[in-house]
Amino acid sequence: MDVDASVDRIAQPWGSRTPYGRHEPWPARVDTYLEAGVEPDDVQQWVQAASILHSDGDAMDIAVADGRIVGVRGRAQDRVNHGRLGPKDLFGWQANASADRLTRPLVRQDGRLVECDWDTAMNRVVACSRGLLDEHGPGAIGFYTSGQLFLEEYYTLAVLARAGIGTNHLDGNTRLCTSTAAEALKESFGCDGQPGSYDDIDHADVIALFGHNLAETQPVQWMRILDRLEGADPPRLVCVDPRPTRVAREATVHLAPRLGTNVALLNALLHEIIRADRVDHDYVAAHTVGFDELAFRVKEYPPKRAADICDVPAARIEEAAELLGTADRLLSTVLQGVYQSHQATAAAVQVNNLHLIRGMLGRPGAGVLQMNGQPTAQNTRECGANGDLPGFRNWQNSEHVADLARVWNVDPKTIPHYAPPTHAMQMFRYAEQGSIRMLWISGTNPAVSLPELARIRSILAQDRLFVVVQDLFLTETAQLADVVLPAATWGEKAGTFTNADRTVHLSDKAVEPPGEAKPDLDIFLDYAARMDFRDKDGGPLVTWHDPESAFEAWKRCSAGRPCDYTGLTYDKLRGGSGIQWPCNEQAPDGTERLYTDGISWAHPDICENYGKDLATGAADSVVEYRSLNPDGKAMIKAADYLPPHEEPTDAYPFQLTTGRTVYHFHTRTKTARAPQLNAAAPDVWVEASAPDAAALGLGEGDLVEVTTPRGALRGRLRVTDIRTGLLFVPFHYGYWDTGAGHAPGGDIPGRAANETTVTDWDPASKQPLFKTAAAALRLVERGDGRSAPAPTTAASAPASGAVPATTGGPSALVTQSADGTWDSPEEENR
Ligand SMILES: Nc1nc2c(c(=O)[nH]1)N[C@H]1C(S)=C(S)[C@@H](COP(=O)(O)OP(=O)(O)OC[C@H]3O[C@@H](n4cnc5c(=O)[nH]c(N)nc54)[C@H](O)[C@@H]3O)O[C@H]1N2
Ligand SMILES: Nc1nc2c(c(=O)[nH]1)N[C@H]1C(S)=C(S)[C@@H](COP(=O)(O)OP(=O)(O)OC[C@H]3O[C@@H](n4cnc5c(=O)[nH]c(N)nc54)[C@H](O)[C@@H]3O)O[C@H]1N2
Ligand SMILES: [Mo]
Repeated sequence: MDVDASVDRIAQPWGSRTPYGRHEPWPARVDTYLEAGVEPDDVQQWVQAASILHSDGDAMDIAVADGRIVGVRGRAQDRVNHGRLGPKDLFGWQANASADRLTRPLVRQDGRLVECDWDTAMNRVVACSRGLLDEHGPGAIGFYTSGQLFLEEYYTLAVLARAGIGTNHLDGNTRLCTSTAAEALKESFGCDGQPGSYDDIDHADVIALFGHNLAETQPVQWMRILDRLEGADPPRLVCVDPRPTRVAREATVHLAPRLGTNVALLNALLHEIIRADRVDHDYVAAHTVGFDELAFRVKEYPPKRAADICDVPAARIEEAAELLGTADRLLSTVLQGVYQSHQATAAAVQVNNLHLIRGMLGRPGAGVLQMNGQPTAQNTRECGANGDLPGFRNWQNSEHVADLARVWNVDPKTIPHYAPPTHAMQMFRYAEQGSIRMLWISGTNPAVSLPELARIRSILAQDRLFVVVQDLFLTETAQLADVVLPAATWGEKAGTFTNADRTVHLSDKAVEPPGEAKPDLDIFLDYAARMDFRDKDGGPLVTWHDPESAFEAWKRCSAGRPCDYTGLTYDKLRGGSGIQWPCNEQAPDGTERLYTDGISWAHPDICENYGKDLATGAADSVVEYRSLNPDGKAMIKAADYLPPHEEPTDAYPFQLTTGRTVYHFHTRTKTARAPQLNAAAPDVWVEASAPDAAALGLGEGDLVEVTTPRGALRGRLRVTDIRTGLLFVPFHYGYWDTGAGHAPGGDIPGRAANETTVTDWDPASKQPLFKTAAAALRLVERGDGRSAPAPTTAASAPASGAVPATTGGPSALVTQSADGTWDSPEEENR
């Protein structure tokens, strides 16, 4: 192993290997990146934080010199990453100091956004809110937030929206991201809450990844798997993904199905496992309901039938089933290839079923990770800043609503619970129809990330809709706003957040925000004060004033609920590693795995919802739930395969899917401002298979156009080993200019993937379908020897030919140190 060396982490995104054997601890490897010219001795302070560009929760320390961030290093003693960092975290912080940060509020005047002071901006927001409350009532106001703020901020927003304004229209972009994770956990276990732990990677003998490009989207856990693959008794991987991801290339069995056929494939896998009687009947009898229904339903899905639907060889399905069925400790992960499709919840639930019928839960190595995507999406869900009530409370359970009202000291009637909290796609519909008149958007860029962008732009541009945007930059969305509020971000504010395996981290403030930018918490607190929200005794509704007091308030709200934070404090979170909830008196050091002792939170009196019909999304009632599941066991729910809503036709002969690359985060507001990351993937591209390219006479680097019934985009072609009939476009590229020369009016007119995607969602989770559309492909202009601006290091690797390798050069060198011994920042800070 060549740790203790410098590695170009653009050329080698995963760094060097530290192999380890099954059931052994994962060795530490501390990754450090300091900007050019800064030596370790120049660092005046290391400030504890965790990464904010994916849901892994990699712990890191921010290097500060002369009041500036000058680098980062991983925290060796943290349970999540043991010191490692991915490329986005090593380089992405540079965006904080970008010269084009918003430093003052803006308001629209005579059609243009002009700078103003905070009073002017907030007074406009307050005047609009008051006017709408008087004339139209709380339903005229909507809040669309993020999976990237901090817990304290979501909780404050949830209180002011639900009990202050009294609106039901509060959701996060988590709707686009992890609403299926939450829904699948509710459907199977009665409540949100990740059963598994990342440590399961150390113990599993089979790891199955469903629609999850772990290598690029959580690169540190992929390093962990790579290290195990080089150690004793390595795990075997099953990968279900239509693209040749790094995960697919390392897999023992790779299934590359047609888009939108996950349920058929999973039903066939379950069919084989039940047929061969690899069922843990004791576990099923003790802890579940619904097995017979599943056994009956999947009888109709022999591998041959699924092979026809999914277009994968039946023999491969049987091999995968053999691995899954004989695993001694099975770990499964699920992400957007499943969640962003028309049967999202139905498919995700089948993965839960696989674990339930095999009794693969609650033991080291046996776990399910219904993954999160965004760094703080878990907190959006817990705090009820998405379509749920805070603390995983059930809006249909009047005891839960009363309990929440007690915590907030308000009348239960104040908290809307006449209908399910409004989901984001519906909020945009209400804004389109005119019933929502004010939309406050924080920490998300819907003018690039929502489906069918032409429609989104026209909704946001309406005169009758008052749009508030709270962001770091003048994004595509901010440009359409009436008021723009400049926010402080990670590194400039303190707060906590929770990763995909329930690990809570504290991220401390390292430097001052630029200009007049303020932490989101301060903005929400300021609004609550100006609106003078009151509790039922006339006291202030929001009683906290800073991150730590907000955290203490949240702890009271979480008490006794599954996501119990009562055993955590800021001090405790400064003690070394992040800590997994529930953390309370019974579990003062946190809880590594849920459901070690059967199913705990599905009881009708405790559960977060009463379940839904997976095909229609219709909510079940408490009466139905009690009769199905009186004792609160895990629920095995079967589902039939239904074809995707949009299938290829003569005019649109391809399937089109969209997603990510390892170097960029979403709409690139941060990663495009980090030179190493931007250079690695500077512009959009289109992936197609070699046979398809040949049939159309297309080659690497040709400028092509992808068209769907919604719209079109242009990008250069990358020919890869993707399945035939499938196109892939990364969704990172909006229409502002990053210096790469492709602004609107540049040489490529439309390049955002979401110009082409459809307004449609999974019936149960309401998550939009970014992963299935029918599309046409045509040549615009020959590449004449150019190559696509697509990385060669990962899923977009060229099938063949002379494409220059993606490298970072001297500015991308990162130090890896093998010995995890170093002074803790707490010591150094003193
Ligand atoms: N580098 C990077 N990392 C990130 C992010 C980022 O923007 N960049 N974003 C973070 C966030 S918010 C999220 S949600 C996660 C997302 O993380 P992932 O879900 O891993 O990422 P995606 O690229 O959206 O999609 C994963 C895979 O789904 C496959 N897929 C497409 N259609 C289907 C299908 O019908 N069936 C199956 N089985 N697979 C299909 C695609 O080929 C793709 O490889 O990443 C997080 N981490
Ligand atoms: N076609 C297609 N579309 C997709 C997806 C896909 O796979 N394909 N994936 C979907 C998924 S999973 C996701 S998560 C979404 C992501 O979509 P978005 O959330 O819209 O993408 P981001 O670029 O992360 O936008 C976050 C915004 O918040 C700002 N920001 C960052 N930190 C802070 C902060 O501390 N405070 C404030 N106020 N602002 C901050 C950033 O500058 C940025 O403008 O995209 C979805 N859209
Ligand atoms: Mo996401």
